[in-house]
Amino acid sequence: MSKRIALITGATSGIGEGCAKRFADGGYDVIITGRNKEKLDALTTVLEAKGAHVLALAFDVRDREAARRAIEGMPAEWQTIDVLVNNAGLARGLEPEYKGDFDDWDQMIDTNIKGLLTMTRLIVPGMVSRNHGHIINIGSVAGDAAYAGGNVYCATKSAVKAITDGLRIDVADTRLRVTNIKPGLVETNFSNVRFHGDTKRADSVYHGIEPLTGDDIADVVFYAASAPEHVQIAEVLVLATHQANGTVIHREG
Ligand code: NDP
Ligand code: 8X3
Repeated sequence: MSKRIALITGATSGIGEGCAKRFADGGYDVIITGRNKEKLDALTTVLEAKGAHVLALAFDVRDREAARRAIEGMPAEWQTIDVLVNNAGLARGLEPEYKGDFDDWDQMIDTNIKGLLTMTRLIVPGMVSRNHGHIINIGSVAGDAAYAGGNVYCATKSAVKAITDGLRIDVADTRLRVTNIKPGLVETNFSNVRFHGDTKRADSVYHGIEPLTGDDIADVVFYAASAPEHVQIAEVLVLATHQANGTVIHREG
């Protein structure tokens, strides 16, 4: 094994799955993580058919000790990660803040902020010691400004921006690069999760507009990773063509 290695969190669906496939197509070996072992196994088969070596690690990013065991327990040849894509994340609910659900808040904060920090803390020291590596965090247009009912989810993605900017400052004396990719409307399992399985409500999010796909975002992630080493793509906002920002969306029909 001597190819470059990308580790993608939340690789079992949507943007993360798209990234796993894009990096495998681009000649990387890939470490895929998520909570669902069966989905990881199915994706492993797909990625191996593309010629990639694959290491699948099933753990919850909210479980710091499980994450530590998984990362520190990787075989030596997998430890030299070139690209970390911190993608695992979710929204839960779209209620006014004063009616929000405490468990939904905890899940978003623990996954989108603390899980991302855990993975960063576990993997970036190795990158610093090798003076090589790229951290790509999946933020959101939701981190630019709050929208109705977005309150805590928007806050987690604002936090991703601050955490990404902070890391970029902290590694400015190294050759590491740090990127925040901020997608707009991407049709994945995201809205099904947000609305707790209410597929009708989830589908309405994408009504009358051609949304982005996970593969569209994966292309942008891979582009950032593929830029020459002296080029650091700090932040990218990626919107569907009829979406102007987090709230202005032109819908037809
Ligand atoms: P999906 O629901 O399709 O995918 C989310 C992924 O995150 C799944 O692989 C899921 O795996 C994983 N995940 C969730 N919670 C955990 C956890 N606690 N531990 C490990 N893995 C976890 O949604 P998307 O692909 O759309 O979302 C990916 C990222 O993109 C998220 O950070 C989201 O906030 C962000 N984003 C999405 C946008 C959109 O419109 N879809 C727009 C902007 C940003 P599993 O549940 O199997 O463990
Ligand atoms: C996901 C995009 O606008 O649904 O982060 O919050 S949005």
